[in-house]
Amino acid sequence: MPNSERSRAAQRRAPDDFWGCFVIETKPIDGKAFAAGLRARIAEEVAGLKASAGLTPGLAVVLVGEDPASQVYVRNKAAQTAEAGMASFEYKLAADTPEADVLALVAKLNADPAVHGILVQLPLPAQIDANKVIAAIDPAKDVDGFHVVNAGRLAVGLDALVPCTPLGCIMLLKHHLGSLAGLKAVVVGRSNIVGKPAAQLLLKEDCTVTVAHSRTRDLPGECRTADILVAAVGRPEMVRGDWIKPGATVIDVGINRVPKDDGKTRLVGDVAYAEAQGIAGLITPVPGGVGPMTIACLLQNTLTAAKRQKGLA
Ligand code: NAP
Ligand code: LUD
Repeated sequence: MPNSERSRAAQRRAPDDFWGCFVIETKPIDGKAFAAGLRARIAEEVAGLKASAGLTPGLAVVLVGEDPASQVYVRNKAAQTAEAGMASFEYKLAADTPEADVLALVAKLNADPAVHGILVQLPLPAQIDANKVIAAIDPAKDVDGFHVVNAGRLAVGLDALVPCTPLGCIMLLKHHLGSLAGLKAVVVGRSNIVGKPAAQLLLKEDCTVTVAHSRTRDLPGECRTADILVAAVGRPEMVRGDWIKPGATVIDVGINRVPKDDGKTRLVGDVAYAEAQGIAGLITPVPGGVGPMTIACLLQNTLTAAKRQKGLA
């Protein structure tokens, strides 16, 4: 870190702050590399399953409409599924597709033995009720882990298909910190996709968990108590450097496109990454942190779902 940045970080600390005596070197968590390793391990297992059981896991991804970010994610999901040796089925439907047609497609995929995982990319156009579509997916094929059966199973501590993004966060945390038991975790955001399941998983790892949201009083103060701070808000760089406890591990789930001077856009997280330097112990960058883990965990869930459907797990 350049000296100018380090001294700015030092100035943000109270002079009587014990940690202020130390210079903290903030290490980035390389989610891109971890995800690549995970995908390679998955590809090996897929090759083994094909040879030993004649099983090729299959993932169907459904995209309704032309949201540019969703198009990129779905394209990457399909490509990485095929790279891992699994069968990829892509369904691209027009933005004005009626809800009944999406439900009919889900029913068809539920009944297809070559499809072990079904993912309907969110957000969906306004005429389609996402909750209805999620409820229509066979829980055994719900590789997003969004169905109430999987959410409920996670909540009561049974085997479940777990939402990919929080699963990826926990994998990164365990890899870098080892046991999470007893650590204080603060999750900012309470969505069904990220915040709530992240909190459930951290609880399962024996963390003491606080879930913060838009009605939380003193959000900076809550964040400052965290050994593990998970930001899943969708607000560019909302979490400031001085909200972070020195030495804490910061998992930035946010993916925000903000305009650059040249008229193009760049990606930033929910955490002010530059301000976190010299304060956080570990931090996931955006891009290259949690995002790639989401797709790798989707492949992991597809493999798990296929094995369970064949009675192999
Ligand atoms: P979401 O459904 O919009 O939920 C956002 C949450 O943040 C809500 O619980 C909301 O609180 C809370 N919030 C909003 N403004 C706040 C504020 N000023 N102070 C405190 N809390 C606030 O979003 P999401 O689907 O969870 O996604 C969150 C972010 O993660 C987005 O940037 C999204 O693009 C990104 N994301 C990334 C990945 C990945 O793979 N990296 C995957 C999924 C999502 P209330 O509940 O009170 O409204
Ligand atoms: N819907 C998701 N909607 C949006 N980032 C993702 C995501 C990869 N049903 C359903 O895949 O799990 C889902 N299931 N989501 N998301 C967001 C959310 C969904 C977000 C980012 C990435 C998937 C990703 O690969 C890259 C990174 O952070 O390094 C950057 C990619 C880029 O845009 O340049």
